[in-house]
Amino acid sequence: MRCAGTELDLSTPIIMGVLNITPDSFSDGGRWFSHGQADLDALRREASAMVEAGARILDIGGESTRPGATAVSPQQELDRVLPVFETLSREFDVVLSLDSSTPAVMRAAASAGAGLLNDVRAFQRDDALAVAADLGLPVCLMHMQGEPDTMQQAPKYADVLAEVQGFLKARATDCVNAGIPRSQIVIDPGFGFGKTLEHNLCLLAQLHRLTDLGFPVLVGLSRKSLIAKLTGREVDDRLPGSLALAMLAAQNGAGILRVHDVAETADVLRILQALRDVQNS
Ligand code: 7PJ
Repeated sequence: MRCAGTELDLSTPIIMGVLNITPDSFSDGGRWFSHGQADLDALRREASAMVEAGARILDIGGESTRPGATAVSPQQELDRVLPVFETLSREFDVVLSLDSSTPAVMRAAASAGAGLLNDVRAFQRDDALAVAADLGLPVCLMHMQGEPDTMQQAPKYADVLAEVQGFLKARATDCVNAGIPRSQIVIDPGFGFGKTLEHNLCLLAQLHRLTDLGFPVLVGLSRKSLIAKLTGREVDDRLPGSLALAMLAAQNGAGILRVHDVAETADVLRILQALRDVQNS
């Protein structure tokens, strides 16, 4: 995958560290953004720690998509994320990913150094697909049922795996038709986005059915509420659950793990790699 100037090797699973530049994200909301602006010094330190710990990608977003989150305007999103792209792209040798559904923000972030476009709405907003194709950056297509404010009210599927797989396959085809090369497409089942615990577990258990589509699969499971449903833990106590899910996802074929705890997840991948090396020798 070619991310602006950087070639990403996806032959073994890699880590994407999460940096939410929002006052209200569920786990790091307000940590990097308060009093109306991004705390660039704190972000620099966190980015440095994540890169040091092995993150190949940092995912930067200015819109909280937690269930019930309030909408932000394109200008608000720009104000939140642009200074972060400008600062981090100057200082770090890592792919910067933009977590956004807004075409104007995609354009601005690309000019400020973004190397990957990650859209929880899979580029379904007006112009999003055309802008992504024009920018020439790889795209991550995520499945979501509904919109963040209502998606967790009553998620319903006849066959969750078939629907998610069908949606991602159709969106990938739309991307190719818009001029995005197949090698620049990543897919993501969107854990927690309009899904019950059972839906999430079904997708995780059968993740190979998504890797079978032939695109790298990104998963975001870190600290999510499915862990609370399984363990009863509050958000700050979900690291063990997150690591267990990271291991399962990587074993089941995930190529990119989107996580808050980079160093700990890197240990998980070291253990998995050691096992694979033995199996292949
Ligand atoms: C995801 C995401 C995810 C992708 C968020 C959180 C909630 N993008 N953005 N996949 N989740 N591609 O920080 O956990 O699962 S926001």
